[in-house]
Amino acid sequence: MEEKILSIQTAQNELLEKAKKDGVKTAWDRKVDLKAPCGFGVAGVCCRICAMGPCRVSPVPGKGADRGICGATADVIVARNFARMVAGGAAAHSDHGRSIVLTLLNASKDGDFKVKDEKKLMKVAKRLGVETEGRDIYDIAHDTAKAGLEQFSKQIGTLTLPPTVPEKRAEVWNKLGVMPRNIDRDIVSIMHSTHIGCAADAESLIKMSMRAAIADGWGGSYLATEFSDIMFETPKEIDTEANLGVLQGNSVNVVLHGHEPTLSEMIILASEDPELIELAKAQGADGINLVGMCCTANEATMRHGLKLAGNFLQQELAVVTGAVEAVVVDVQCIMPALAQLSKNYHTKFITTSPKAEITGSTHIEFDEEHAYESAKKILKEAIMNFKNRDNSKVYIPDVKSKAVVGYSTESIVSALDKVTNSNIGVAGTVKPLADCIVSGVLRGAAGVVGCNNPKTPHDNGHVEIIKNLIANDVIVVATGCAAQAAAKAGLLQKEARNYAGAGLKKVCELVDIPPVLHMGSCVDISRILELVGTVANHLGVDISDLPVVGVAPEWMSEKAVSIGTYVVSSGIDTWLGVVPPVTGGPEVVDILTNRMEDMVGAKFFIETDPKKASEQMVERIEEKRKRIGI
Ligand code: SF4
Ligand code: MSK
Repeated sequence: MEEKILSIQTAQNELLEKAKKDGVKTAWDRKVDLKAPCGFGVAGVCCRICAMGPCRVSPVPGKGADRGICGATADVIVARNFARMVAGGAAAHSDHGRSIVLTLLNASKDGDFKVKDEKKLMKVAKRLGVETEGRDIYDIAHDTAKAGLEQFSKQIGTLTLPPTVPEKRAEVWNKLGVMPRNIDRDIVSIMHSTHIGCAADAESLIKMSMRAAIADGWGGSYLATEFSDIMFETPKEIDTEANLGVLQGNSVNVVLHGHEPTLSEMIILASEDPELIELAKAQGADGINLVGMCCTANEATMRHGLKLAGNFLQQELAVVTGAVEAVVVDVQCIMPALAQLSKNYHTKFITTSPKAEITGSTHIEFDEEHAYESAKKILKEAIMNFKNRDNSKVYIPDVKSKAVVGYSTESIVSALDKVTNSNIGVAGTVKPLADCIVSGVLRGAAGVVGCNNPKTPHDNGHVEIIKNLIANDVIVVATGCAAQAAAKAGLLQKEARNYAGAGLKKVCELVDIPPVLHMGSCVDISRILELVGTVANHLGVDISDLPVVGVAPEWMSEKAVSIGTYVVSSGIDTWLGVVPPVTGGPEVVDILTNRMEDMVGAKFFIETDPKKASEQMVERIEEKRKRIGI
């Protein structure tokens, strides 16, 4: 293994040592086995779109072949590859969104899935033009679901934008020709236009990427969040704990991993079934201990305080503890390695979605029509596996941190009401937040999001950047694996205000919040968009006028590329801590890191050093403040 820090997490490093002793490999070992990555792939100049290729053109102008067999230049190849990454990411988020909308379409008063948040249903129904007056709640829910599905497929007109998109932003998109038509179409358009012999212009391909990404952020992901809130409730502030130390020595430990909350909600419900608790006890366990991994964890912790076992790079190490009876997964960010790895322990690796079957797993399809019974069946598998645990192989690191989570836009607004009532008298608005930013008590806000990547020390980028930002009075909102990194580092505790600058500390004390707000899963970046859009509308400005930045310090997924692209397209400068595969296309690099600013008022910054990235972010926030005269 390489002689460098693999993780800033002690739990992680202890378990990496155990993995070595147990003779099993993890992502870090496989990275070393793979040796240096292919230089063409790193630069994005390898094309395998047609069977005349694959063509690898030179990433250095003047050296080697400068065109593929069809004549595509390095920039065209890089731009097509980039666009296909955006399409992959937008498809994953939006198909998740579609599943949630379809679940509401089939929800009923007596069924397993119900409307739990009527207020949110009314809000979404109204924004999608559904009549609500005097109607049965489930009639409204079903019509709202149909209106949601329309956003994926309507053939005439454009995406119904949420009212949180400032008018000026919509004008920017219309002028640039990147206003989404519908979610599916703008993803399909990319697949069509990147086919051999179609689009061959870097700028046009990046604009298509922006359109599909906007359809993701303000469409598919936005709907995923809204419809999840309708069925499972809009999150409110709640306590939890984070890190692998949340596994318990004598309980049936079940790790819920993946993304869509439908499965995890039902399993959480089933875990309280007396029949299953008795069954667990009959096997000699104290009970059932559900914990979460990746974004399933984020969804469920926001609503139930589910304990966070860890983020992306901890999924294998949860199994290495030897204390996990089952890893239950649905879709996205699931390492296929879990199938082989779990066979080295007693862990059952249970796949549940037809969208993500994995060779070597135990597949128990989650049947939404009989969701509760399905969830019970899955949990029974885990419980009956408890007796197979080999205690000589068990090691649970004694490491966990307390955290406060559950900051939906609604719960942030309700926290802000604590100061609104005394100062202004108008509750239910973002005015106090906007006032703090305008007055300079808070210098700005930052969204810290995205994955883990073994190219960078695990969690280091997230934690260092967050600490630097809050020390500079920049309030941080976090989602996805970044939020879990913050939780494990103790940054989601209210006491973490002691790491903050004087202004942010004061605000945190007054409003009684931590300096870093966990806003949910990756699709819940829509909550961040909703919040910044609401602040921009409140101030009568565009999002690009606000001293707000975004950063994905350890990103790895195509979803992150789509996220970065819609965040920049929404007018928010975005830092990437891992270099994307675009460096072989000088024009593409110029568009992303320079020309996008003229198009949408924001651009990408690529900086692998977390310290430098946070300095640049603070500098940019101050520049923005000067520019708008605050
Ligand atoms: Fe090569 Fe062009 Fe085919 Fe790509 S599309 S593999 S560059 S011939
Ligand atoms: S889970 S996309 S590793 S943030 Fe949403 Fe984490 Fe990235 Fe998956």
